[in-house]
Amino acid sequence: MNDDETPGLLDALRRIVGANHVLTEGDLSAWEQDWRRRVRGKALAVVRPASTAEVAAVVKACAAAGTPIVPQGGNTSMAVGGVPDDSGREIVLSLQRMNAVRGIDQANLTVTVEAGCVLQVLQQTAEQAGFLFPLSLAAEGSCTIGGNLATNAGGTQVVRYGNARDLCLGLEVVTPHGEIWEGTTGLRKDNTGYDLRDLMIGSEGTLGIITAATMKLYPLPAATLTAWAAVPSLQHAVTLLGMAHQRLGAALTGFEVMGRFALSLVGRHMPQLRVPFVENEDVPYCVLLENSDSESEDHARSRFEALLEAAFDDGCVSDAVVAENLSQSHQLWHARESIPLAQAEEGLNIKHDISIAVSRIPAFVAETDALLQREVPGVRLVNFGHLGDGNLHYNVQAPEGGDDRSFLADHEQRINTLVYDAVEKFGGSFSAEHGIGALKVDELEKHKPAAALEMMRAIKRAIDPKNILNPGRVLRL
Ligand code: FAD
Ligand code: 2HG
Ligand code: ZN
Repeated sequence: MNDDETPGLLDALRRIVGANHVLTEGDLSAWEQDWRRRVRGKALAVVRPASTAEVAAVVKACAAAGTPIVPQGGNTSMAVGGVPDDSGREIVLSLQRMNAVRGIDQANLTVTVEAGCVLQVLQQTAEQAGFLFPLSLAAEGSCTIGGNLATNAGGTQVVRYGNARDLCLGLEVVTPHGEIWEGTTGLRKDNTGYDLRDLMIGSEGTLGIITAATMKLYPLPAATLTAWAAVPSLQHAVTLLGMAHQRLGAALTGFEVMGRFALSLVGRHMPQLRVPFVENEDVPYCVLLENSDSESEDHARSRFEALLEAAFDDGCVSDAVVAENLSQSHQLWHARESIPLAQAEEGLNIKHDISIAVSRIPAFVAETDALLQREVPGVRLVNFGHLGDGNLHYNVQAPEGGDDRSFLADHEQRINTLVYDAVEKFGGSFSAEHGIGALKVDELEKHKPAAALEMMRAIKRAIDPKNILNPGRVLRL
């Protein structure tokens, strides 16, 4: 689009959403700067529609002008997926004003919600109606259901309830042509051709703009039990996971692992939080386990404590604390969920959101820890994540006292190559839950099989022939 057309487009956008909702001046960093502070872009405008019809009209106007659109929810992407580039040509289409819960169907166990609804608001709305909406992650106070679906977010309850994809029964989507596909059916069975819902989920704003979704609800658990266990090694954590599956069955709702250095960052930057065993240098890893189900508290507690006792006898657990009430349980979860923030406080870092078969994780970590220490002496490994799903956040922090920016400039590419090649060797994925965004496009080209990449490109070209939705993210055409 040439500069002469810009005022015409901006006027058209103002007519569609109202002048107050086309932001072009002032501090737009909330929309232009990514959460990790890796990229600061420049938007032509931040456009904030209030309805699906307005989203469709915005897309039509942008398509006619050839102006690229970056959909954005809560802007918590870990992969720089939802901020504009620095060209000043892209508009940010923020879904934040589309945040209504449209309705709960109690008998169908579903809730239909607009894309900009903040995850925590959806959790609370479900709870007030007597249901559980289980998707849960540390960004839940600001991420949106549209962003969760666009990235197929995982989080801390996947071991029991699955990823965002598994919780979704239908979508309403605005296509790159500005058409509205209304698919919020709430059907649990619908084999009528290609699954467009699953195509949209995880497409990171490159194939359509999600404007609403119908999500599954579950009964509220009768009791939730949480333990924080010290384990002598990662292999012991894996053995404990196997025992927990055997003994707790479907009641196992969370299984997180946290390395000592990751926890020490929480201790350092959030001294007000209680982090069990962090002072004990003999504890290399801790595990956070959660049991929740419809059983009465007494019954569930005796089974949960029997698991911990058996693990203790087996030598899998060296020490443990069990939360006595919900408030203690929240404190333990809060310590775990503070790791990303504590890591950000420590400085810029390199994130590797990887998945590997659970059985192979201890060998992967032993080998890759040694490799990194050999190749980049002094690097600090921040290792934690959703062990129950085989998903580690195998992150790297600059050596103590070093300059983060120059460390990243000098070493990031090489460290990524070392880690991702090791992940490939162990048959894993270089992006388990955070997606590709703008940050990992090269990695996708390197690690995704050529035939799969070609199908992805063919789909993108067919659905978005003008390449206006989040161009350059996920795929290079
Ligand atoms: P945004 O960041 O705004 O956007 C993310 C992507 O989705 C972008 O590509 C954007 O273009 C696209 N998008 C957003 N909304 C729409 C829409 N309506 N239609 C189409 N495309 C859209 N992720 C996990 O999986 N598990 C975790 O445990 C986890 N923990 C996190 C903890 C912290 C502290 C932070 C900051 C992030 C975490 N994330 C996690 C990463 C992130 O993926 C999630 O926070 C969330 O899914 C992103 O939602 P959002 O609304 O902020 O999306
Ligand atoms: C988490 O599990 C998030 O806390 C963030 O996925 C991971 O900061 C990270 O690397
Ligand atoms: Zn995670």
